[in-house]
Amino acid sequence: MALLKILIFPDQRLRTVAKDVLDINEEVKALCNDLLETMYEGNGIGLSATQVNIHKRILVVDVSEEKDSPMIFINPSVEVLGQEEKTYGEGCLSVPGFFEEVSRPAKIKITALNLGGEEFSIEAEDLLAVAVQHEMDHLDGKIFVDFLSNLKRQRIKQKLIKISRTAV
Ligand code: QAP
Ligand code: CO
Repeated sequence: MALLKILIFPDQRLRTVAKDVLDINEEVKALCNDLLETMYEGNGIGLSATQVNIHKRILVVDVSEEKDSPMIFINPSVEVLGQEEKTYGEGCLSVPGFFEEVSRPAKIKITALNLGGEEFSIEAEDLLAVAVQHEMDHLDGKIFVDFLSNLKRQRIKQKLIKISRTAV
């Protein structure tokens, strides 16, 4: 197992569109474990391969209270169920220190492959629905700050650039 380095907004590599996983081999399995380890280490509830600069369609989440329910989604797709939207204060390990309200479909059906290469589907609402949609966006090069006003996004960007300069 290994901790992976997380790309920080506005790193342009976060804009890469990830490619489907064609073979769930040992490398992919190790990556899934590393993503989970990196997510837990950062006190996150979700992480995508994009955020660690690996552009494969893989995301992990754990929305449980006890942080004992890791979920892995390979080549995920989402179907929106119903018209309802919900607003949630979102954060992101790639946008450290910032939390902003984002509105998204409340109920979804997720279809993906598990580590055994088998397709499964689950219906999700509440935090799981938010987390999966947020992580799916990463696989398409999108970040939650894209949903904010230009002014808010610009402010976050300038602050993170300043922090990264100071940190070196
Ligand atoms: C995405 O986000 C998400 O700024 C996962 O200082 C967001 O795990 C899923 C984090 C909202 C569901 C709802 C962010 C930790 C973690 C920070 C995260 C920070 C420490 C964010
Ligand atoms: Co994120």
